[in-house]
Amino acid sequence: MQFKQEFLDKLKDAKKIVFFTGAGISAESSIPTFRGKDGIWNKMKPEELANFDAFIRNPDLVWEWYQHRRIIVNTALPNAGHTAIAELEKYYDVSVVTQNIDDLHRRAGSTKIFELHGNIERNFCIECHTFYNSPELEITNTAPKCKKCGGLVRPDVVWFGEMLPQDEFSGGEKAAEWSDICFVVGTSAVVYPAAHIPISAKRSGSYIVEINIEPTELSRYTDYSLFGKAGEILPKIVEEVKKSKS
Ligand code: BV8
Ligand code: ZN
Repeated sequence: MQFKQEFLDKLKDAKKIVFFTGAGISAESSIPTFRGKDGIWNKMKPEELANFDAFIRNPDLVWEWYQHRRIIVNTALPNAGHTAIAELEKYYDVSVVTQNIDDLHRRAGSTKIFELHGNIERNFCIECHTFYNSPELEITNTAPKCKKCGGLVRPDVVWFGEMLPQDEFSGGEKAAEWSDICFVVGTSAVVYPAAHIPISAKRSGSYIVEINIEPTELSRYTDYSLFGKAGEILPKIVEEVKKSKS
């Protein structure tokens, strides 16, 4: 794969790099995306499941859906895309700003991660806010009850209509604004306010590089679009960095 010289020069001079990632970076770890051909939203609507009212209306149905996804996540492994991002920490100050709840960036070895939409491995009681990691819960297909107060326990993910965790969002946005290069990897960039982050990076002068198998809502903002699989392109970028830094 040939990269354009402007990008190679940016890679050479960069100090701070941000990876803004979505479900597409986990597709090669066999975790279904939301909007792809096998996407989650083809089978059910987000409004029906990924929101608080749906959970209150039918906690067991929503819990079962997340339990189904938790099993997929637990059997999944980080792929070459996740590991390439972790490896770049040897050469740059790298921040990962992810919309994913699958914990794969951490499991791949990335150390600075902003989880904008939570993490499927964490849960909390909606009454007393006691947190439970999944292994602490007796996992069945019905929504568990809090050991302290008997309240309903929900996944610690951000549902539609819910605020994003303030520290994660502002930390991720600041990292993107201060970045020399902001990679946008595997996201359709349709969900806000997360999708705003690469736009504010662009406004702050960051060089925006999109890695996706097809153009997206964000493509018109990017300085460079690399079309292909994240798990194939990211390792090639690591190779270029190793060459230029040796
Ligand atoms: C909020 C966690 C307000 C849960 C998720 C109208 C206009 C604008 C906004 C809105 C609107 N109506 C409502 C809103 C707000 C809403 C929103 O943006 N809706 C959209 C759908 C229009 N946003 C919210 O509700 C947010 N909260 O606004 O609160 C508020 C304000 C004040 C006070 C109170 C409240 C909260 C949104 C968070 C929702 N939670 N996830 C869970 O996972 O179950 S969203 C979920 O979808 C993901 O987290 C992600 O953020 C989002 C998008 O998914 P992607 O990651 O991009 O995945 P997708 O499948 O779409 O795309 C995959 C891409 O990868 C594709 O481009 C594909 O080509 C590419 N790809 C595939 N394979 C590969 C690849 N690329 C590279 N390599 C490959 N191998
Ligand atoms: Zn409780």
